[in-house]
Amino acid sequence: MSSPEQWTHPEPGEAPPATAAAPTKEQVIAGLRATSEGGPDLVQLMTPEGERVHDERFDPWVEDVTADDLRNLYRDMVLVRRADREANALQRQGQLGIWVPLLGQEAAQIGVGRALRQTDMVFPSYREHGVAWCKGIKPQELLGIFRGTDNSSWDSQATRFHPYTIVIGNQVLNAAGYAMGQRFEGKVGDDNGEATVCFFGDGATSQGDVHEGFVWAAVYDAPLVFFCQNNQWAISEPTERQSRLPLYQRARGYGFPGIRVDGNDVLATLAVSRWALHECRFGNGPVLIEAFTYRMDAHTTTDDPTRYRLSDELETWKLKDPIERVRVHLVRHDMADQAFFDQIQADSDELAHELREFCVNMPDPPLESMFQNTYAEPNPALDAQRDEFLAYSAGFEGGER
Ligand SMILES: Cc1ncc(C[n+]2csc(CCOP(=O)(O)OP(=O)(O)O)c2C)c(N)n1
Ligand SMILES: [Mg+2]
Repeated sequence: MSSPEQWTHPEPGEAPPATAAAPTKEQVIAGLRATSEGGPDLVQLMTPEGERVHDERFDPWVEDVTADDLRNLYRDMVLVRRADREANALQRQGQLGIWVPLLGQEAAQIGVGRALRQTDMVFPSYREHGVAWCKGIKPQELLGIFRGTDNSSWDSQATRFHPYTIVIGNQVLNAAGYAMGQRFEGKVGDDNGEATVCFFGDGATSQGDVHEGFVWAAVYDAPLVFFCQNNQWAISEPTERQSRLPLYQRARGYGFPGIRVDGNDVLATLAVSRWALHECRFGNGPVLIEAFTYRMDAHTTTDDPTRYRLSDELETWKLKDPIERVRVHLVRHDMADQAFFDQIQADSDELAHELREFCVNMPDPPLESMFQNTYAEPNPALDAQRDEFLAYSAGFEGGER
């Protein structure tokens, strides 16, 4: 990645000072290319070819991972992908208003999801279906938001998984405040400490909310893992329109560690997340993790990425598929037989079937429910509006409309 230190700074007088530190077009392209390969600082423990590679710093964090654990990580990723694909199809068939695919981001999410403890709190954006899975939230429970029948059906206190946030970057402020609370209440300091993980995308890092969250978390030593899934695009905006530096390096400016991990390597994301959570539990937070990845599907079902992404980019990333590399590793090292893969196939089919059945049979919420949960106390003006609306709706043939 080209960095500002490497950019040409013209002699005084050669160019107006305001543009002196701007990279040339070639430097931006060189930086972009290096970025799309992850760069030299990328933590990786398993290559796209399924070979285990070693990293002195992070090997110890996964030395207890058994063949059984690896099979379970693989199973998680396959099931989560299957649920994602089924939900995507349900949207195409008119059963959901919109779906937000995660295709390709399974390793990033399952790695951190399986590093979490029950007591750890999560603030997701809108795509953390894999983390929800690890928190024990069924894929069915995610559907209401995308069908427009609820605002999130899970109990965010019991699951310790906050409702999805659509407003880009907003959850970073919520998470910073929450993690500061964990610190104030003395819930950090040893291995039993609590931590919070906050998810956001590469594009979100341009939001003021994220900057403010970084500042507050840093100066209060909040036990917060900032988990940025850098899929290199914010809808149609590529990362080089968001940053001149690899995103993990931004952490230094705020005074906490930042690390870039291969987001398509579940073992590496598990290791780095365990380390980051450990730092936070002991009171050494916050930490920024940049999981370098690629989403092999559209931003949402309302988006057409062929209008702005080159297809060779997608083809390159298909070769780095997070699931395939674990499959190859399991097979090559005799850690899984055909019966194992058949069983996972059967489990995925069943999960997809259950998801579909649940979705097509979801009842519409009663009309008055849209007036509930707006105010904690009764509100006469809103009640009047509700009564008027219900009376109006009752006037249609067949009652409610
Ligand atoms: C405050 C705000 N501005 C704009 C949007 C519209 N919007 C939705 S997603 C998105 C791009 C987000 O990109 P990124 O943070 O990289 O997340 P990704 O979906 O790629 O994971 C934008 C601009 C929004 N939801 N909220
Ligand atoms: Mg993005």
